[in-house]
Amino acid sequence: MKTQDEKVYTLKGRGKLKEDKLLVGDFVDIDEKQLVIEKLLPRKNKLVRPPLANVEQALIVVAPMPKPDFLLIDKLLIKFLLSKITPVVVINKLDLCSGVFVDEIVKQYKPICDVEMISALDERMTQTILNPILSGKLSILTGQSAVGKTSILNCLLHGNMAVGELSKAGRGKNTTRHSEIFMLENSGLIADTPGFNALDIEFSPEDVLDCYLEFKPYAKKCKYKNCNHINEKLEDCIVKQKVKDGTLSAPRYERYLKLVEQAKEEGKFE
Ligand SMILES: Nc1nc2c(ncn2[C@@H]2O[C@H](COP(=O)(O)OP(=O)(O)O)[C@@H](O)[C@H]2O)c(=O)[nH]1
Ligand SMILES: [Mg+2]
Ligand SMILES: [Zn+2]
Repeated sequence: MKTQDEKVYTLKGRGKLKEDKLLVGDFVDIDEKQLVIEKLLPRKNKLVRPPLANVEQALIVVAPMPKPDFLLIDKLLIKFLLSKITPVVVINKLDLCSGVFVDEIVKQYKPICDVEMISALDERMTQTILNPILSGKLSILTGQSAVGKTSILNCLLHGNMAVGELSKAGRGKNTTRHSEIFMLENSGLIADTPGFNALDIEFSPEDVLDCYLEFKPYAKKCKYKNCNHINEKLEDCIVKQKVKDGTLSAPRYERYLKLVEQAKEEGKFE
């Protein structure tokens, strides 16, 4: 482990605190003399796949090919926002992007989070744009298969130190999953994820509403304080009016309705 003043230690857990309970990203109190970990500090969040604690940022990579699965992107946004992980949408394969494609992604996601554009074919561009964003933070790269996550990672690691397999987590008897974490020159840490399954993501209808951040400035002006922006009359709901006049993205709103329905169908939250 590494301390804030950049000292590196190899430590054992004290007493009941076994090392296998610790995750990459954990903050701990240590006893420098005895070289033991005294205490695991509270986690801001914990991901299972990859096994990481205190992830600060998630780069959600999208590309024109393969076509974006927008419902998956919206579910990932919900998952990250609920976990207090800052999402960033990264449009990759800029060399293949039409203006229409870029505009569509920007229109849908810029009101919620930062949107960046790169081509992993252009290493310098990728480094110039992503390095400052990744600096000093623990981030994960996520998104559909074949959008270019590994290619982006390769650009970032070029000329950087690859720390490699920092964490191993045994799951059951037969399988060992490991996550690879890489350290960048700017002390950023980045992990490539094997991808989230939409089925792994659980949320309630309230979570969906909470995570549709772009609704918030308008929701305040809806007639009813607890407006869901679903069955309320158009004249009473400013969110619906803003979808109608094109200020808010209509496809995002359509998926809002779908996600709330899905959350209700889960049955756990009603
Ligand atoms: N044209 C183009 N192809 C890219 C770009 N980035 C990645 N690719 C290609 O997309 C395919 C999938 O990339 P990969 O990094 O394996 O995607 P991953 O599954 O998300 O890790 C590979 O054939 C890459 O060469 C890009 O910016 N432009
Ligand atoms: Mg890959
Ligand atoms: Zn409303």
